Amino acid sequence: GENTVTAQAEHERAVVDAVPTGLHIAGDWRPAASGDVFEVEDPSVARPLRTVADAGTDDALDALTAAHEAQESWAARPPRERGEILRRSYELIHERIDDLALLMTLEMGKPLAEARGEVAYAAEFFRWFAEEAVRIDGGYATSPDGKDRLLVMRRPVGPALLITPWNFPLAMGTRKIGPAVAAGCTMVVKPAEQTPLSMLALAGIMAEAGLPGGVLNVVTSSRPGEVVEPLLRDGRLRKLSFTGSTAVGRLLIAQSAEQVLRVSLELGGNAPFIVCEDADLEAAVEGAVQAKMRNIGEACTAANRLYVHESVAPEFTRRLAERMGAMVVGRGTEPGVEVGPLIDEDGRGKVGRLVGQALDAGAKALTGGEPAPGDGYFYAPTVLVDVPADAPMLHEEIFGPVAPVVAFSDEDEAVAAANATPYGLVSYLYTENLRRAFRISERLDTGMIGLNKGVVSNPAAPFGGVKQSGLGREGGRAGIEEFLETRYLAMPAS
Ligand code: TXE
Repeated sequence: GENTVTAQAEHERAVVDAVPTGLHIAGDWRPAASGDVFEVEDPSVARPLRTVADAGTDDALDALTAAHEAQESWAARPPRERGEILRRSYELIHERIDDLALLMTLEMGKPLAEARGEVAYAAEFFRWFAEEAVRIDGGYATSPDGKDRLLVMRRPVGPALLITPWNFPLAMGTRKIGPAVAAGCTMVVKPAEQTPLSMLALAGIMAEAGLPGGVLNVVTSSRPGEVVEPLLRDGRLRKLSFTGSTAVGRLLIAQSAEQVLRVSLELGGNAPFIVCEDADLEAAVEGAVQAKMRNIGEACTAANRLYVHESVAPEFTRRLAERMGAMVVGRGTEPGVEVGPLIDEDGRGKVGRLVGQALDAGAKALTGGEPAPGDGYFYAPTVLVDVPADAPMLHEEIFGPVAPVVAFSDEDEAVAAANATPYGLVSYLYTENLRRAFRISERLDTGMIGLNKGVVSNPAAPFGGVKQSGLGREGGRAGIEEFLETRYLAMPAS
């Protein structure tokens, strides 16, 4: 009844209000120097949720100063201490998982169950890198003539700028913060302007877990260019790790060139999802629903184009449309909701434009094809067939719940179409034939391949792309390498 509605609203308010306010600099919380704030919106109702500090250039430089000043003493801490701070943060995240998930649903829109899944996944990076902190080592070599000795050493690259997107507000942060902390780097984190609350909550948790002031600084801003560019051009910063669009990634490479920064980039994707005639069709449909609909389709790993062998395409498409058409769209806090709102009006506008272009060019919608009702930025799960090869949605990242299905007649055709994109993050392949699985996998030009699996992300895996999908890897052993320098000392043997 009405009382439960009020109680739920009050609980949501309390969780949002509990987020520490302000910029997190040198261990303190403070307003922007200008006193400016900006609004964070709840995309499920298109209404303001909370205001946060709107940092400008001076605040960003203060954050870098704090990181720079903390760098030497932080790097000198025993590795086990750095690991234990991550481990304690992992435990605190789990103690607060309900509130963190609710906060994420409110600022980003994903259904509560998925938000819980992301919080747990985000925490896994801290558990993984807590264990890596004590496994950093180097090498020892003798010169070929036997006269010299070489001692290869590792050390933290130095203060890092970590820029995160809104689609995974916590996990895209912990995937960078975990290895940075383990390696002994200090950092300035700039979360996406749509979803800063989860990151602010995380900074509070890490301070509680014993992270010294100045190691992790958070600057929230509605004007990313004003806080990011001055840091990239400041010689005290040594590393950039960015997750976001390819367009912004390209701009940041240019801005990083002046100081010759170490750069890691996780950029856009345009994942092909290939279903061969010998695939387990039930598993392929389930995998497609996961790869397409996880996170409302707002994932760089989202299946963007489904290539299905012509002999199974009608059956596959019928089942996919039935599954996607039955999915419950709504506010992520409501029980049973499987598909939340898109992030904002721009996000929904882009999806609407891509679908409109495809329909105009002769595509047919088996389900969806239009926004879904409600105050928020909802869009109906959509399955399209007869999408022409030059339709923009097959070439751009859709970032929404839209699945274009294209039939193919032979393997070469499917591989050529899959690779015909400047992106190279992930591809998905469904076949029961082992030889074919290897043959096609070797030809797919992506950093990751999901073989009979719709989700590839894993804290133990070197996540990342080739071509315009990025530089560097996150997670696994490779993840910490991005935050370490290799040096050596040469000496005579006697
Ligand atoms: O990304 P942006 P947007 C793709 C996806 C999506 C599109 C646009 O296709 O539809 O990008 O999303 C910061 N200097 N991905 O506009 O702008 C920004 O504040 C410095 C894929 O949200 O790239 C945020 O923190 N920083 C991607 C971050 O960049 C700037 C996830 C990402 O925002 C900046 C997100 C500037 N001039 C979007 N402009 C993935 N790999 O999953 C923006 N930013």
